Amino acid sequence: MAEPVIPINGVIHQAQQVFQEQFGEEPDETAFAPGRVNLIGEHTDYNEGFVMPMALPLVAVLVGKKIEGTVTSVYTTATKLGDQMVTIDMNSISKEGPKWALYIKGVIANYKGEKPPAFKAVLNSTVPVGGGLSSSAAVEMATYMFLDAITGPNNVPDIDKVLACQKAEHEYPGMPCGIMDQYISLFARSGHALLIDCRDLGSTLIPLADPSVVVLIINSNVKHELTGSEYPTRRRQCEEAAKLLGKKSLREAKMEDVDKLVSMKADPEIVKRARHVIGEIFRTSDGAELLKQHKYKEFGELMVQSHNSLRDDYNVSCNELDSLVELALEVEGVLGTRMTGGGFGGCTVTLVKEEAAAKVIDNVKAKYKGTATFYICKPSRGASTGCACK
Ligand code: GAF
Repeated sequence: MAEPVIPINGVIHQAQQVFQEQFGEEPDETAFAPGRVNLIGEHTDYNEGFVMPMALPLVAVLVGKKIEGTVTSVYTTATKLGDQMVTIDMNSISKEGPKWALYIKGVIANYKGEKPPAFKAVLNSTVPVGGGLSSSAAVEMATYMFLDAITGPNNVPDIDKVLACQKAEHEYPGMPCGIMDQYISLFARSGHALLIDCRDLGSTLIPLADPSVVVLIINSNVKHELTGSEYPTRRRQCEEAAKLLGKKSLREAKMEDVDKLVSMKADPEIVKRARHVIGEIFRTSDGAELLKQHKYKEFGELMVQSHNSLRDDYNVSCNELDSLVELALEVEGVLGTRMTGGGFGGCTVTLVKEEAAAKVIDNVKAKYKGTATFYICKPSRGASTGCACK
């Protein structure tokens, strides 16, 4: 059985109740922002390439109200360690404190509108923490929307809000992420994946409307503590490959450039990283064309190629993710499957005929050496203030 997905208004309602319990009054404002699953285009965003995520109906929610003074209080029910409260001095936003609070602090520090007032709020989230479904970008974007709500109207373009949240993640938790997660969290449309061009920051909606095909997310429920150190290393290796080729980024490269790197006697690891990124950028733009034509089987083949490349050339998969991919591929009706997100644990994403989804779940339950959790998700909407009624 897949996990039940609590409707967004239900998550908001829970947060409002907690606010009432904690602060003894009703919150005035609400904001929410989704996590995402990336269908294809992994580790390409910081190479100015293409990515193709969709937003999930799993969201981070912030409810609260502005207050007098300079000290903000945020209570969260969204940690693995139990509920926590932090206070934030709005005149001097420190980089100390629990990680979930750093996402909020980073956004306050990088907010683009007029200086936000102090506030009290409750953070709730249904995006699994550490699952590679972008729980952090969801918190950042929900925070940004909440600050918009308490600060009042402004003319800041949406793309600047996305960039502010990315900067927050670079500066506060210190993760040098690309733009994908924050972008999809704001710009997502229900029923669609989004092909994002991370060079010019434009995007194209890709309808995912075939009711006979579903997106199944399988959480390995493992997270190897490598992402923090390996992610910046991968970024540096890609920059090095681009530099050797005399290009601004690997987006400018072609498959022949991999041979050039070989003939230059570049470090074999650099060659492998470049081969993944260059191939993945082409797979993603090709994949978008296939999805537009409803060619799910052909798209699924690209997903499997993407996984193999992430496993063998980019070296960001792990035994658990490989096993989930293999177990999914054993089931007839599976069109494609791959690891999704940064890697070293987290989730796989599988495109599967609706009638075969339960068989994949059963196969994984029977053979996976661990405890997996399952989500069947439709592409959902982007971040907003207020309730999720519209
Ligand atoms: C993480 C990062 F935050 C994204 O920017 C992206 O690079 C992804 O890993 C890999 O595709 O989610």
